Parts: sequence; structure tokens; C-alpha cells
Amino acid sequence: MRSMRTVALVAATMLASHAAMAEEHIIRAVVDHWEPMVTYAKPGDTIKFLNMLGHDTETLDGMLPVGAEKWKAPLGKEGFGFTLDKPGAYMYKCNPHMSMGMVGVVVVGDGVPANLEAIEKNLDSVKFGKNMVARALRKFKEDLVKTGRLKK
Ligand SMILES: [Cu+2]
Repeated sequence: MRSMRTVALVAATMLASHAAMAEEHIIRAVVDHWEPMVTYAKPGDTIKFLNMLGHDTETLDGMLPVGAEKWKAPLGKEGFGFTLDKPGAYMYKCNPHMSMGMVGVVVVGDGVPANLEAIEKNLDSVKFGKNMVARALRKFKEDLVKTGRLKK
């Protein structure tokens, strides 16, 4: 009897601590850019997009971890959100403001994202707004240096 209760208690505690550990990260669309431009998350964390009036969010092809699901929110979809489990970098854009450089990144997991090299290679195959994706990638790498993940 006692052991049953202990097992139940341990299970409940584990569930509670798991829920407490998973974080929600808010990304805001601000005029022509994302705030923050780079979001750092852990596997199992959720992402939520706010202030989306006049904006959408869509992943950039070839700029996600291998096997990760793409996302695309309709224009103006407030509170669009999801959970990310696969470690790596996810680059995304806002279609209406792509030409103004409205590109962001979500990094899941620690250290240098395993798909950073793949992203750099796939820059060549970006058809629309390549210079803006290149600019975002540059800023992203600067941020990786600033946060101590990447050596210069
Ligand atoms: Cu936008």
C-alpha cells in the first residue's frame, strides 16, 4: 500500500517538474523584424508568436534540423504556437516583410546547432530574398559568438 502511494507520488512529482521545466518562448513581430531575432530553447519548449497583425511566419526550406517539421501560420494568426523537440536551428521568415529582412531563428538545444553548416550551404538555393537571409545568418552567427556558443 505504502509503496503504491510512493510510486504515485514520485510519478506526480516527475510530471510536475517536467511541466515546470518546459518553457514558453514569446516571439513578437515588430514592424519589420522579430523580437528576439534569435530565440534559444530546450527540446520540449513551446514557441508562441504574438503581435501578428499584418505578419505571418514560415520556416525557410533547407534551414531546419533534419527530420523537423516545417511551420507556416496564416497572415495575422495571433498566438500561433507549437512545441519543438528536435535540436538544431530553425530559420523562419515573415513573407510580407521578407524584403525588409524579417527573418528569425529558433535554436533548440545547447551549443552550436548541428545543422548550422547545412544552413550555410543551403543559402545558395534560397530563391527569394537571399541577401536578407544571408544578413540574418550573419547576425545569427554573431549572436552565437556573443552567447559563447561559437568561437570566432
Ligand atoms: Cu512581417
